[in-house]
Amino acid sequence: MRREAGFSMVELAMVSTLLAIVTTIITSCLTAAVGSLRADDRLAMSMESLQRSAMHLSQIMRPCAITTYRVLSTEAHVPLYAAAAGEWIEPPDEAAPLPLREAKAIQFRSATGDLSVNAVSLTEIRGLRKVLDSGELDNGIDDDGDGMIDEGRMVLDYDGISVSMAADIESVKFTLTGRLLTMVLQSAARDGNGRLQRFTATEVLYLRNN
Ligand SMILES: [Ca+2]
Ligand SMILES: [Ca+2]
Repeated sequence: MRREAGFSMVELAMVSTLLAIVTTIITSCLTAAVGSLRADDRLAMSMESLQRSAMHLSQIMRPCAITTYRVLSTEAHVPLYAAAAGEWIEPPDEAAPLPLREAKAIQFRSATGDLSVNAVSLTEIRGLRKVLDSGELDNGIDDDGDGMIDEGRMVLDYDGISVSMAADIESVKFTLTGRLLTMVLQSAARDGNGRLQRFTATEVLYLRNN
């Protein structure tokens, strides 16, 4: 008996079923890969954004006059360095334990660039501080359940206004050693596998001696 050329309906059905299964597998793999790439892109963008924000803040702090530099006191500064928490104090010297030298908020005046006979003119007080996102408390716990701990935004205060300079900041540390001011910002974002990745940006400045 001569077999007819071509495929039977059963064979075609089997082939199309197999094709459908393979297509589904390839599509789901591609979707997962694209999703993962997008998340990795977002992570890379978050890291770049943090670097850019740190550079902007560094440019703002660069003309800071070191004699005007103040840090916000905490309970740990009382009573040796401050009468109470929340006071603007001179930064503890290098003999102080490191945690006491790491400030979360600073104030300073900058040179305006206008040179007078006796001294460089100074700006009004400028401040840098972290403002917690709504739903977060400063308690070392992720209160709003997004994975980030005590996150907020960096705010610049000047001339009676406040400007947001960086978002998703978990922590900020300003440390003055001699004339070297180091700022470390920490942020976080999710990678392609959904894991939260933490990363930092560090800026080091040499402050002017006036
Ligand atoms: Ca959080
Ligand atoms: Ca918290």
